[in-house]
Amino acid sequence: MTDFFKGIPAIRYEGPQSKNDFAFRHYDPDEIVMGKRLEDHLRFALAWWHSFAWPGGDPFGGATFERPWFGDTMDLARMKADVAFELFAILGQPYFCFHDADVRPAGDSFSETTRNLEEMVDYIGQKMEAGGPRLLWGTANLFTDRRFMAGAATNPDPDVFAYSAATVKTCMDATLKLGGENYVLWGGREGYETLLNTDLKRERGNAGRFLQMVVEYKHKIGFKGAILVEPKPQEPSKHQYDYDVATVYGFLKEFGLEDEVKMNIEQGHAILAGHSFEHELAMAASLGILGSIDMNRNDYQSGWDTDQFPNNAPEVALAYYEILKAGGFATGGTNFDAKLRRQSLDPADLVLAHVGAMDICARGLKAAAQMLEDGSLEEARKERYKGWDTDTAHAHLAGGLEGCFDYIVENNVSPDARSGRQERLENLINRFV
Ligand code: XUL
Ligand code: CO
Repeated sequence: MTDFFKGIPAIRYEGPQSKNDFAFRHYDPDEIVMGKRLEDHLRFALAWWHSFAWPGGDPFGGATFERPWFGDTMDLARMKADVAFELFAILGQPYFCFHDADVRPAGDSFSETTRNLEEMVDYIGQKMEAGGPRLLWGTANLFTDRRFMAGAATNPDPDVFAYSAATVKTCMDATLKLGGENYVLWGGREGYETLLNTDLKRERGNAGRFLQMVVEYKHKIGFKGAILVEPKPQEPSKHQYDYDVATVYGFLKEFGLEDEVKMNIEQGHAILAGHSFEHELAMAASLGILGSIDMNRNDYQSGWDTDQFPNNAPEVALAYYEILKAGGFATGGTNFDAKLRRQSLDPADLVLAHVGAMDICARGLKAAAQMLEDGSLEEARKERYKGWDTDTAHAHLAGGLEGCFDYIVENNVSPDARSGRQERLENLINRFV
């Protein structure tokens, strides 16, 4: 037991009228929404990297957080895990997520690094057995170390490809051992800085083969969870191959992986790609590849991917609307891929950031459920497309260009314009959020 969170109580639901900072106002894990507990809808996860490993640096300044567990030893890695599980106990969320590099120090060789990871996985496994949260997903950090600066699977050096594949093997083994429900691949450096030095076709081909190897290994070891790709258009690379959901789907089709891989969709990445979060979710749902979400928020003035904690109820409500409409999460969940502002130094800041985020998501999901149960939005949508339920409309699709030509000419059809009723629908949404 460390004293990092000394004096901070376990967070409980007290209802919207509570004036206690250290309480949930909207997130009551046991509340039944659409026939299911709120905890089982939202499936919250904490991200090890932002909360316990990130030192608070930005492009103009170094660390602002001075955590007692920062450093590259196994003792400090264990202290970091102790603190992580203390925060988990305070918040009571059901899941966490991690990269290999978040939980273990690097060794002097690949083998030593792997041994460190295995030891930490055992340590974390014991803590989970003692009543901690479960693992939503594991992943490999193939972007921080300088060896990955020109990519991991897409590196021009085949040895970096192999090193990356070997690393992913160890991370999939770790995820399996900890009972993880998904395995995530975010291609942090899978892209390019300049086309002038880039063989784009080869790099994409190698990335496709890499993902096939991940899927092959999943089946070999009997990992039952989902393999998830996390799209992002740029940053850190100038251009990243996994630009957005639609781009990744084309990539999966090209390499025969569309039935094997789903998406982990991040709010901030959707915005960077010039989309809304709900667009990316609706696109994934329509393609049958909606997996999990990374919940956070960007800075809309600067356009930077700031990974802030979510705090916009209408935005969050529209996201959960798409998720609920698609049937909710299966193996996925809501991972807070979000970090404190670098001035938020206090342990209490870390707790309260998550309390607010959990509350805003609960509010959003409950609003989304009410919107679905009310049904007016779906009715309006159905009404807009009702012409497509007729035999005439089916004949347009079957008849080709000539069939449509004959229909229009023979019946002297001149369709009129109809209102999209956007403002009416926006007003409708505002009744619920
Ligand atoms: C980076 C990002 C990652 C992935 C996991 O923008 O989102 O934290 O979620 O590697
Ligand atoms: Co993410």
